[in-house]
Amino acid sequence: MRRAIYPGSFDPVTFGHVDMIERSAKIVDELVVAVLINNAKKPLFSIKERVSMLEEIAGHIPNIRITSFHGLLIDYAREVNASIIIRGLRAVTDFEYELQIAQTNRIVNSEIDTLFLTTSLEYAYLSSTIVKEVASYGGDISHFVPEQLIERIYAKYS
Ligand code: COD
Repeated sequence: MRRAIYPGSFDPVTFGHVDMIERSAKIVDELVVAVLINNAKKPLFSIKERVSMLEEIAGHIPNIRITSFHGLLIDYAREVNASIIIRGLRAVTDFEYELQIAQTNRIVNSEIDTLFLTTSLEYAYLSSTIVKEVASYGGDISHFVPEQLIERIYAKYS
């Protein structure tokens, strides 16, 4: 069984994430979507809220599991028996950072490979940060996130 992990902050979930999840789920037997619990950062949405957003948006895909994790990604990947880490590449700036992390992870555990999917062109510009920036000014975020999440995001700024 080929199991992959797709980790992220998902704060909030965007169409870019949804696209990555749908495409990755077609490549592997099981996809573990894992939300990082990072106590050092102050996210807009709690872990519970982010997991529930993902359940709502992608929970219908039969071969995915949604979880959260503390600590190092490579350790969590081993804990869930994933042999692949999936990451998205939007631009050259993503590449430089991602390459360094992927190489570090391979030194720590050579059994786990990182698989990069290039962004779909229509979402190449999109990030959770952009969504938060636009929403904080009351701008239209309907092109960025699934409809069910729109009110929840605005509510954080009201
Ligand atoms: N198109 C395609 N892919 C996208 C898009 C888009 N528009 N938007 C986001 N993505 C991809 C990102 O490239 C990423 O691969 C993934 O979706 C998640 O993105 P984010 O922004 O929600 O989450 P990140 O990238 O901030 O998550 C970082 C992690 C939590 C994965 C990372 O910090 C981590 O693993 N931390 C644990 C500690 C650790 O192991 N650190 C590494 C030490 S070497």
